[in-house]
Amino acid sequence: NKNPHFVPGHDSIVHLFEWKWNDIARECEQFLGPMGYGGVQVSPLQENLVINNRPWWERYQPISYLWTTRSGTKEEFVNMVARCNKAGVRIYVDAILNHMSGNWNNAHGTGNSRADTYKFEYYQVPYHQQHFHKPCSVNNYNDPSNVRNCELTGLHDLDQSQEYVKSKLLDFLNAAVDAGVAGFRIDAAKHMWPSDLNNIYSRIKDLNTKHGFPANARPYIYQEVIDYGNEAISKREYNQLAAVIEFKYAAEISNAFRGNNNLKWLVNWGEKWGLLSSQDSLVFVDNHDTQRDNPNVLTYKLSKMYKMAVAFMLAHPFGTPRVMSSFDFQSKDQGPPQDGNGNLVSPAINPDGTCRNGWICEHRWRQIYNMVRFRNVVHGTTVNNWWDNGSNQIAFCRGNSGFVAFNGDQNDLRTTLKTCLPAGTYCDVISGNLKDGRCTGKVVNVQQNGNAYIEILKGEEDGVLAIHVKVSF
Ligand code: LAG
Ligand code: CA
Repeated sequence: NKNPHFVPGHDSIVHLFEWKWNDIARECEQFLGPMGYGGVQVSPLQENLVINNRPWWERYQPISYLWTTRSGTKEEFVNMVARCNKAGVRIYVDAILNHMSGNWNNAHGTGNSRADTYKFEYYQVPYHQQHFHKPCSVNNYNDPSNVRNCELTGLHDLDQSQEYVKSKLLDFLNAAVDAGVAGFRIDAAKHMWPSDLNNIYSRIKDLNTKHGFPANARPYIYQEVIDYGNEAISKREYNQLAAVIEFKYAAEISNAFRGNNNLKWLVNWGEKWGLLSSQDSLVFVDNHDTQRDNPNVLTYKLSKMYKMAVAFMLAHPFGTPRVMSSFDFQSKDQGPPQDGNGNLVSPAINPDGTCRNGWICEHRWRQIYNMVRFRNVVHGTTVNNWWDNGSNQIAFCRGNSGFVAFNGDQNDLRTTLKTCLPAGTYCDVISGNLKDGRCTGKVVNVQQNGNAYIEILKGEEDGVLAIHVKVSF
């Protein structure tokens, strides 16, 4: 349950938030596979309620387990999974097992299913009132029963202790495994009992060998358990079962790269900071919730600091990293780019590979995709030869395969550092690319003793420099 089953030479998951299946399939073939991305977290697969003005969050209000959403049809989903697997890119489904929708008049879904939400009747599944917890509000995070047996923001709360409910959830999950997915993000896992989840996980099929998975491979499961250390429910009740999304990781990284904690302290980044073990942790900088809700979180809107934080995440071996890929938003509820009929609009690609018409595509930023490649190149090495200036200038090697430096101070970094790399000329993958034997960014000359003069000026576009053995020229 804790192995993401990346194809060799691939690493990291990208959350293509609200993308259409056909667009993801193309992205796997044209960009993600070639760039060495390991997988895609896709938006929820299950049919959701149609909500006025089409906010993004309608997808977190399921009405059935049909595979019809604004991202596409069942056929399109099945086709996408096959094409992405063929391109060496795994698919992880955002699975909503905790609840169905809230109360809405005339509830109908993206696949035309109907519900009488006030009567807890979901005709397509079917679920009836008896399959839900008696309504009460989640309002006391000191009380595990309240958190797990009441409604999260009015969303009708399924009772996963019932065999009937389990069987419906398992049918849904197993059909996705049949289609070739590699695993699941478990939405609102904190709001379900670990024992029920354990039972469900243990009954999911092994991954589909026709899609290149080894025999007996278990789905990679990463559970959304928001634990900043101040509530009754702990992430440590869940990491026994499967991986957990490490919200403390994200909080500390944003805090440090915003300048609220010296970067030098990251020297012992990992479990010493109260994080789960590396293999238990799905790590990230921002997600689709925190980028809207939490003003302390770094996002694409603060791009210089954000790129430094993401570069650190990808350069450091801790955890399974997830890169956020957003659409631009001015307000919390704003939905993804869509036309007047509510159809999602595909991202368009500029000549330089970036996206337009409302899509941010952080995963296509040079500073980010080149660090995914860096992570692949240095795979299997450790952090060594840590250096810092006593405050916010830091650097480290990844074995003898890669070197990275950060300047989070308000003054220039100009110094000679040990890069641990073989002598040679290297192209910094943050400021440029190595193309046709020419470097479009900074050039770093590594001497016989592994030292090199490193410069990151305070006014530069980026506060990072990274080189690895595949960009010597
Ligand atoms: C999640 N993780 O546990 C998702 O990451 C998060 O995006 C989901 O909330 C939440 N759990 C439920 O799956 C999102 C929005 C909520 C929205 C909810 C359901 O952040 O704001 O609630 O999806 O659509 C909305 C309204 C509420 C209303 C509720 C019920 O904002 O005011 O009470 O719907 O109709
Ligand atoms: Ca619940």
